Amino acid sequence: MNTVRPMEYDLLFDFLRVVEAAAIEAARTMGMGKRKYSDHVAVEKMREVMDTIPMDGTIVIGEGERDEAPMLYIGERVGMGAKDGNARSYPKVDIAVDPLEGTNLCATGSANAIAVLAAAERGGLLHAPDIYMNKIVVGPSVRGAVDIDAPVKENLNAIASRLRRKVEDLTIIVLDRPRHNQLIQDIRDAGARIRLISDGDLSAGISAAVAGSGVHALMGIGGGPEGVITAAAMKCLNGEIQARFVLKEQLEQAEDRAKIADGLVERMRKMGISDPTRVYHTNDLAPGEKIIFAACGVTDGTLLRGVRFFGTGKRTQSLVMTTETMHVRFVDSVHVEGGPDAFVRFDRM
Ligand code: VTB
Repeated sequence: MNTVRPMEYDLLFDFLRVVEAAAIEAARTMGMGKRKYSDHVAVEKMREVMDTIPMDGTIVIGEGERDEAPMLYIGERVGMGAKDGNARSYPKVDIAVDPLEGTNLCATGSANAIAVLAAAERGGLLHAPDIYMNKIVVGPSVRGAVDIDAPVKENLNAIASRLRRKVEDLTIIVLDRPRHNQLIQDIRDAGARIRLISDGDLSAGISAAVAGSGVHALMGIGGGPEGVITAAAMKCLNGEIQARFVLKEQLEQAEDRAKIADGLVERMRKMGISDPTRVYHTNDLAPGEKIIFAACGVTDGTLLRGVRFFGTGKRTQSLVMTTETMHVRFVDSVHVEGGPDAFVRFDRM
């Protein structure tokens, strides 16, 4: 028996601390209506706690390029290795972060905002540019049954058959955007139910891979970086994501992301993506063998409760998992602060 403690085990708890801290910080700003500010505090906190981790970390998916993001930019070195100049004595880790997925959700106090990251050994996560990505995400029982290029109806039939139910009994999550008008129509025509969401296709994709969440698939176009982090989660949950970058949508519809359109193909090539039209499967997006995924609820959501503040502390709920041990942990943490008189209340999850 191998008694060596896997690297992931050592870092798991540290990454839990990172997402918890970012989520708490963001949750304080819930409902302020300041999307950018909510994101900013989550980023700052995530960065701060990251540097207390004994690792030689590199951000591979983050807040943008170095010149546009002061912190957690792509290529930034994080962890104790970056601080004490002794990088060689720490494990090398690539990290994809989304300190606040669903900035609007947090700003308006809506469901499903999370603080999330994925980590892997060097090279274990695709360096995806921040452009649109078409995705289909399903859970373990449906793995291998869908094809991103197949007609929507065919995929829905395949999902229904694997889940031993009628298409009418399926719920599909779709981002509520005009670009999805046709997709929504196709799902309706096939007879499945739809949950339209305003934001947050990463947490939605994870729900689709967890039985009992009431969601059976995620379909449609969201962010590429979110797709990579979703893939990391799928590896830990035995789910599946298929995806393809969407250059056309990018050029036609994007506002925030439009500025990236210039020289896009060239930029993708530099990131190692030579064929922008190819289909990426779970393992292409997250090829790592040692993957850690950690997410903490900011606002109440389908899978995770949001941060609760009370007189003597805070309570968070997180999901942490690794590929090496296949433990999927829902962690309910009470952050006690009130001194000797503080008490912890039993809370059935
Ligand atoms: C997508 C989706 C994210 O923002 O990036 C979306 O993947 C932005 O899409 O989960 P639009 O450009 O259409 O607004 C999220 O919903 C939240 O970050």
